[in-house]
Amino acid sequence: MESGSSDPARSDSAPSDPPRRILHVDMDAFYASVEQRDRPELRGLPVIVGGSPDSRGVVCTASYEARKFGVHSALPASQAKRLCPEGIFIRPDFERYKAASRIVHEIFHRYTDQVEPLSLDEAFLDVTENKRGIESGTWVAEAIRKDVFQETQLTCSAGVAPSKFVAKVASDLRKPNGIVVIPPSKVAEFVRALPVRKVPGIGPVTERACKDRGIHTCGDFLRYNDATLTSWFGRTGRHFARLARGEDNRPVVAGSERKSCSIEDTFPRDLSGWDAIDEQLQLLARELSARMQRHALLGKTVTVKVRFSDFRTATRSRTVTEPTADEGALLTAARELVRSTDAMTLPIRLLGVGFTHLSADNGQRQSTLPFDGTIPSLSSGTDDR
Ligand code: TTP
Ligand code: MG
Repeated sequence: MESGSSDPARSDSAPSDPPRRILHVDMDAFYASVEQRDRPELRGLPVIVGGSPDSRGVVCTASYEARKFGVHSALPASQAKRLCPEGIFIRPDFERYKAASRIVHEIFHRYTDQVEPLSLDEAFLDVTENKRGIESGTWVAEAIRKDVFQETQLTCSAGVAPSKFVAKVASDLRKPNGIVVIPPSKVAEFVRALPVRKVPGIGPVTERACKDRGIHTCGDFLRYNDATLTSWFGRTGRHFARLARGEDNRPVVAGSERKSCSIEDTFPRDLSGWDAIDEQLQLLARELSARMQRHALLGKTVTVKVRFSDFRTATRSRTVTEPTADEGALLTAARELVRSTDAMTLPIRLLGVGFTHLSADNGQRQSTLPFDGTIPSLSSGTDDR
């Protein structure tokens, strides 16, 4: 085992910077709560918003009553039906969710314009300076939660912390209708005890890779130096180490509109052979499709990124006829794009899939048409990073 690599000189923020007051606000069971609000007969019942149980659709979200049965976002609707036979399945109605979202975002702006929307139901706010001159981040969060409930009859949860990372993790801890405050003096202790899966960006694959190396909590990252973490996880290894040290100086970027939505994974062992590659592509496609739906986004261009064992990186992209977020269509395109690289002959250390040219999903049914085969590669490139 290696000794700790914490190097205070590498800290992202200058020591003299006063701590920021960052909020992460996230609506509770958002789509399902809007349905229960608008149809009082559904209150207290297991409501499941998403695809029909006899289709190949997935669950967008479930009310907390339905979650007790193990129903959650991205679960196939047919499986949700088996887990929760008395579940009430509802097709999503994005117009009403968007209307509620608009009110919530307008409330945020009463307090600060430093609002970074992450999706319809979730945003970061930097309230260090705020329009009401409120000194405490906690008070701002409570005032916002009160306004949101009064004006939408919906509840939300909030995390209050000096960084985006900690605020985001905190907002999830006392859901629904809860608030968790992590003051600057408690950040290090809080992060050290955090299971790695709570880190945004660590999915099931990276979690497994961490566990294989005895890394269960963020504190365990601190036992390894950056070089070791980079050799295991690629560049993200350094990012994890910084987060584990409680260093996250990323600013709240007001009004930023997403230009792309992508995920990637660096593998603990290089992938060789199509079966291994395809297995990972399926996981990535499922996760990306769910993320696009969560953000009510459609994409017109699919991109893939492949980094080989010699660190050469190839990117390929392809435009589709109809904007989509469909998992099957994404997977079909991603497979073809990856096959057009040297993936069949060289071991792969990283795979990524993404959508660009995004538009808002206005609730019309998504296209599940196959990808347009006439534009095999809109752009492609290789770089040496
Ligand atoms: P989340 O905030 O992840 O979930 P939630 O608000 O339903 O529940 P909670 O925050 O209390 O845990 O996502 C917000 C909305 O985005 C959700 O209501 C439905 C949609 N969504 C999807 O369509 N697909 C998904 O996979 C996820 C996670 C969310
Ligand atoms: Mg939510």
